[in-house]
Amino acid sequence: MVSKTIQVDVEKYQREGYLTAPAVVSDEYLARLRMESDRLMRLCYAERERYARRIEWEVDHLAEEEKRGMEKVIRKLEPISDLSPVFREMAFTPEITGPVSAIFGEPVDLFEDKLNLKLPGGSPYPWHQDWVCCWRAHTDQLITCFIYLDDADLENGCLQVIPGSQLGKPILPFRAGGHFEIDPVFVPRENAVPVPLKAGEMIFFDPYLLHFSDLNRGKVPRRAIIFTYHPARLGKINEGRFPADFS
Ligand SMILES: O=C(O)CCC(=O)C(=O)O
Repeated sequence: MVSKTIQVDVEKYQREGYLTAPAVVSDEYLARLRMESDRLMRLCYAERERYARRIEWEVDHLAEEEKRGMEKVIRKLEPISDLSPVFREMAFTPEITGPVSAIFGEPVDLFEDKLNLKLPGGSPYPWHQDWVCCWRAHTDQLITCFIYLDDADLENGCLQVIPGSQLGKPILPFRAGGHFEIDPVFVPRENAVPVPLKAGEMIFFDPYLLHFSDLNRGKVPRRAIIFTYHPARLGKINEGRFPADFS
């Protein structure tokens, strides 16, 4: 880890709902993170029955015509911080929690942690708002941080956002019959901003921000570690996320 203090423009974060930040990891550390990602992927694949509750498979999220060859490919592992001392240490590193604390104005604790793999051919995440789809049972005092393990661009499915869409904490309706994707009528796609970033760089964003990422049409992975934080004064509010793995 490179010791680096990130300048945080809190007003910009509040206005636009997201901020990007430079890498706080060295190339050597990044290589270690990629190796750890590979280790977890191999472990969970080899023991897929045991870790079934942590695994999302690509075939469950791809359109029919995109599924060929993706039958054994993992899309996401969640949670990871109890399986990986490396990722756990990283979640609490001050270079990463610092900007989140600066935005909240207080110390933070870890709410959620996952590894999104988006290997070549990996599936899109349709337009959604994290609090609205996934965290309604919890506080909305949450900030998510993506740390890319690979260069991310439009070809391999970098994150895209709609700046300002979090303002007023709108709870937008889902597409009919769903409980994740926002009804496209409520998504001003003409305002979408792709956020390409280099490996190690980060994006911090608000739980009401509309965001999306496309199919990985490239030849290289677009892996990201994703940590979400809440104010520490709320306590350990999401410990129930750690599954009892099958033995
Ligand atoms: O990994 C991605 O591209 C998007 C992930 C995402 O939006 C989420 O986990 O809420």
